[in-house]
Amino acid sequence: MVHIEQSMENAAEEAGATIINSTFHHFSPYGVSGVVVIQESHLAIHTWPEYGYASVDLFTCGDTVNPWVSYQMLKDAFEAGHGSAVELKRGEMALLKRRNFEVKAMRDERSAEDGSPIRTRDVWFTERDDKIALSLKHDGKLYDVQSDYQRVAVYNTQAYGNMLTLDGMVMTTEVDEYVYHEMISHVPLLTHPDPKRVLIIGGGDGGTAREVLKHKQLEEVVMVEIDDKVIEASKLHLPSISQSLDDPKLNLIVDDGIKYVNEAADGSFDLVIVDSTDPVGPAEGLFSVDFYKEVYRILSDDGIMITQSESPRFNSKVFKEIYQTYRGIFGQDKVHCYLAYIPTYPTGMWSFSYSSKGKAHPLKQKSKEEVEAFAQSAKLKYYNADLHQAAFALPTFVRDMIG
Ligand code: SPD
Repeated sequence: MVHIEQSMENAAEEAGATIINSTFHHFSPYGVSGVVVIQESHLAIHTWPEYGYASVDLFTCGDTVNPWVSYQMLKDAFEAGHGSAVELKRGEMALLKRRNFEVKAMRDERSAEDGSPIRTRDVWFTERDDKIALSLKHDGKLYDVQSDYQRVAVYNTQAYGNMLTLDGMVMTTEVDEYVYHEMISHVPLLTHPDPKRVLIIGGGDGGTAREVLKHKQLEEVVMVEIDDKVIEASKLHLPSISQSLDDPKLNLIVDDGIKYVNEAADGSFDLVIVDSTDPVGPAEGLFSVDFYKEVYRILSDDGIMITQSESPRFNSKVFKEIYQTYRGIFGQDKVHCYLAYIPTYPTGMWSFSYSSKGKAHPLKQKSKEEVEAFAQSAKLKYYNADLHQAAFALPTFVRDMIG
């Protein structure tokens, strides 16, 4: 069903429509009915899988949407062997007469309070699997490009500021990004005995680089992002996150991170941060055993590898596999999990892995005074000395999942 819903939404967007919402019902044992409400009317589908048949209605108003684009996309998406279509014009222009209504000013709660413009849009971005969905209301897309690797989009959300999505998955938002970027950077940098050289794989929005560069003792910071469109979108629409991408101390390389790691010399980095997307599309290789073995090789003796390791609740299978894989490479007692609370990621509970090659240990951070002084001078909003320790205290069900 997710494929059908996703295809209907893609077909609407590609045709130039603005999606308001969608609802789909799955019949037992098979069959789907669903509607995508668009600003310009609606798209509806009903399927008879037992006949390999689907009927689709594409209704539009005005001339901004081209329903034939949707028709072709859906034919492709459903791999239809045969398709037939009828176009009907609705209404008769000659009969239309404009009426003058008396429009009473409607004010919503927010505009009543601060005098801001009336908001009447009810348009939602939704990230979902087949059982769970997370929705954010938005005022429209600021960026939407199909890059060589993925669909890169920036939405102007009403609660979380501008939000970067890749292939329909939330990557970061202006309002809660600091949780992820502070936790992926400062936990390793404040526990490594003497970090000098850092490699960031992915992280094209720049948030991780911004936090890493707050550690002034670093001599080399390299970031390898495969998709220049992620960098472009972030520079244009997420300035507070991407602000350090032009920092002269950052060696920003647009290339395949896997290739970069394969070609890097043994022991060349003290810290490797894998700031990847989820394990689908271009990031799939960043979740493979071969890649982590190479990361292990390029770490110095006391090197640390940090990765975002998905949500224990939303991506349970991948989550378990990640820890099994890392332990096979770094050793049973060298891999640790820590958690942070990120409201715009599915389930809100997000995990990071900390794998140490040598003597670095996640709970042996610098003195509390030093950590607090750093957190204050760097104006951190989530990370502090106590939070660092607490993040490694795992709920029992998470501990059980990774043994
Ligand atoms: N589902 C969210 C996975 C997080 C991916 N990385 C976010 C990039 C932020 N720099």
